[in-house]
Formats: sequence, structure tokens, C-alpha cells
Amino acid sequence: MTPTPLTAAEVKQMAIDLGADLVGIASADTLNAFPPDPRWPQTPDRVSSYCRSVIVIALAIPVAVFRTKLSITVQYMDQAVLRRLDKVCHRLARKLEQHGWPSFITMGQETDLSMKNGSYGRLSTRHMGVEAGMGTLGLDVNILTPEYGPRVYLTGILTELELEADAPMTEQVCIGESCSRCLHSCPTDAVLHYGLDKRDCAQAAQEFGYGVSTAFMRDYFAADAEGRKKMIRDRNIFGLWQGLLRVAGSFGDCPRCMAVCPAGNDYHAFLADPQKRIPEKTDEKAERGREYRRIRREGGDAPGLDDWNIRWVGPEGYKGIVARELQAFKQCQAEKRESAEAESGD
Ligand code: B12
Ligand code: SF4
Ligand code: SF4
Repeated sequence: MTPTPLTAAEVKQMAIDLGADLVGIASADTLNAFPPDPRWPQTPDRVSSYCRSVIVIALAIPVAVFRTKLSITVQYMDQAVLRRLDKVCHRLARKLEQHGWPSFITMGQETDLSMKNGSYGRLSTRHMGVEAGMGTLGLDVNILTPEYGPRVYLTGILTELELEADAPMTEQVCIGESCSRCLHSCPTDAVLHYGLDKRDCAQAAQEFGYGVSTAFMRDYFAADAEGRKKMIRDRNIFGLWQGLLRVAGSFGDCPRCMAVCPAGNDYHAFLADPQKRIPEKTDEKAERGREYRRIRREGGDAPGLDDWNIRWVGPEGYKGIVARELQAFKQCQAEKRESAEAESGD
């Protein structure tokens, strides 16, 4: 089959028509040259040597779930968004194949046991998002997009079609140490400085995940008959069953660092009020944020940041993008109000 030529703009339009909220393109050569953690290279080449480009697609998590009283709403919505993400990407990959370009979707949630004890995916989708020009990594290592802040899930399509890549953003989207709201909100205190304690995070983000499942099995086999009887009625069994049945509970549980992040137009529109106060904030966490800020200002060695990973955080530093987006948002709202008033003849 002779492939039909396609431009980056045409492919992006296809993705938008299929329901993508954001789309960007990264070159496979760049991703191969800059693995996020070179000790465990998460590169397209390890998956397929034919891959030329990675099309990164993001879907926004509906903002309503960050306004509710229950975190379970986020858990269900996360799973719904991830399922839809797979469908959008699968359809795009299919379309590209119909044009003669072999393409397939990568795994958005799976991890590889041979990569840092199963804590890394085969590819790091947020690093791919940065390379595709969609945003930069925040203090809590979520990717922050100017449109939706961190409230997105994303994945990539590996294609043999060579496409013009987007330029990564060099300006940092994250406000940084002077904000530290993700650090203040984290219930397990897992947010470090441009880093994360994954074990601590998993306690809240994967309440009934792999760690809890294996610990439960270990304890079950070690228990005597009476202990086993008790364990069968344990809350954990119910959680594990729900996780197997609906995935909810096994990952994607904790909404806090995403909910409180002031980056993104969705925050300005719907979250500024309900998320203003952070109940989990303690004096100790606030002090840690201030200490990071002091180290950065004085040019000291701030933990987590180095010459290699600054690439994904934004080498130019924070230059006020969140404030600029907020002003643009307010102006747009004012214009809408004025035109509505003019139409109604007020
Ligand atoms: C594994 C995983 C987790 C696990 C880890 C489980 C475990 N026990 O190991 C845990 C539980 C931590 C987790 C939590 C969450 N996850 Co998760 N997760 C992944 C997954 C599948 C792989 C991550 C990966 O490969 N990272 C690659 C490495 C290189 O990046 P990294 O871990 O961030 O490490 C970098 C830095 O953090 C730093 N670093 C790492 N460790 C350390 C330690 C120290 C001391 C220092 C200084 C630095 C440092 O160096 C690395 C190189 O830059 C990805 C999907 C994917 N395939 O990418 C989703 C993914 C990252 N998760 C996602 C989400 C949304 C979450 C949660 C919000 C939970 C939720 N509600 O869904 C939290 C967010 C926590 C956070 N602030 O980052 C989204 C992120 C979307 C976004 N906007 O950024 C992803 C991309 C899934 C997706 N398809 O969209 N996740
Ligand atoms: S997902 Fe929850 S536990 Fe994990 S870093 Fe974010 S706020 Fe902390
Ligand atoms: S909450 Fe603040 S410090 Fe944390 S990622 Fe968002 S902008 Fe950055």
C-alpha cells in the first residue's frame, strides 16, 4: 500500500475531531535522546525501532468532580476519562493505518516490572507531553498545561509517520516554591521538590493497589484460621474486589494535588472558590515550602532539580503565565458579559 502523505496540522485536526482536548507531536529521535531517567530509559526505540513520531493526546478531567465532597467522584471519572482516552487514540491510530502509516497506542497506565521495580511505565507520558509542547512539570511532577493545569490524563500514539514536532515550552507553567499548594494539600506528605515519594503517594492514590493486594495476601497466608476468617470480612477485601471489578480504588484515587493547583483556566473558572482553603496545610509543610523558596532564591542546590531534568520543568523559570492566563480569562468573561448585556438591550 502506498501511504498518503499527511501533515502535522492534518493529524492534529483528526485528533481534535475525534475528541482530544489537547494534542501535540514529539519526534521519536528527541525522545530517544532524552530519556527522563537514563538509568531506566523509557524510549520509543525500546518499544519499536520503526517509530518516527509520537502523537500525544490529552483529555481533561471534568472540573465538576473537583468541586464535590467525595473523592470517589474523581476516582470514577478518572477511569471514565482513561477509557475514553484509549478509544480516541485507538481510532486515530486506525485512521493513520488506513492512510498507510503503521501506528499504535501506548499503554497509559501500565508499568514495567523491569523498570525501577515496576514504578515506571514503558514510556513516561507526561515527559512525552512536555516534549510535545503541551506543558511543563510542576513541583509535584504532574504535567501542568496552561489550559487545564494538571487536570488531564494523557497518552501517546507511536507512528511510523514522520511529522513536524512541536517545540517544548521553555517557560515554566508551575508557579513554584512561592505557591507550594500541592505540597500543602498532600494527605501523605509525598510531594517533594520537583519530585515525589511514590510509596507515600501510593497510600492515597492507590488505596487498593498492588502494594495493598500483595500485603493482604502475605498476611492472609501467615494468619491462623481465626485470623483468616476475620480478614475475609475486612474492608480491604471489599476494596480489592471493587478494584478488580471496576478498577476504581486500585489507582487514580487521590485528587488533592490536582484539585488545588491554580494553573489552568478551569481553575480560574470553577475551582478558585471551593479550593481556596487547604485543610491539609500545616505549619510544618508551609515552612518546607518557604525553605525551598529560600534555597532557590539564593541559588543553592535545591533537591530534585538538576541539569538533566530542568528540561521538563522549564529552563526559563516561572515568568507569570498563570497570572497572564487569569487576566486573559477575566477579560474574556467581561467581554462575554458585555455582549450578553448588549444583546438583551440593557
Ligand atoms: C506509576 C505511576 C504512578 C504511581 C507510582 C506507583 C509506584 N508504587 O511506583 C503513583 C502512585 C506514584 C502515581 C500517582 C499519581 N499518578 Co500516576 N502514573 C504512573 C505511571 C503509570 C508511570 C510513571 C512513570 O513512568 N514515570 C516516569 C518517571 C521517570 O517519572 P517520575 O516518576 O515522575 O520521576 C521523575 C521525577 O519525579 C524525579 N523523581 C522520581 N523519583 C524521585 C525521587 C527523588 C528523591 C527525587 C529528588 C526525584 C525523583 O525524577 C524523575 C525524572 O524526571 C504514569 C503513566 C505513564 N506511563 O507515564 C501515571 C501518571 C504519571 N499518573 C498520573 C496521575 C494523574 C497520577 C495521580 C494524580 C493519581 C491520580 N489521581 O490519578 C498521582 C499523582 C502523583 C504525582 N504528584 O505525581 C498521570 C499524570 C497526569 C498529569 N497531569 O501529570 C499519568 C501520566 C497517567 C496518564 N496516563 O495520564 N502514579
Ligand atoms: S495524588 Fe494525593 S497522595 Fe499523591 S502526591 Fe498528589 S496529593 Fe499527594
Ligand atoms: S500547586 Fe502550585 S507549586 Fe504545585 S504544581 Fe501547581 S502551580 Fe506548581
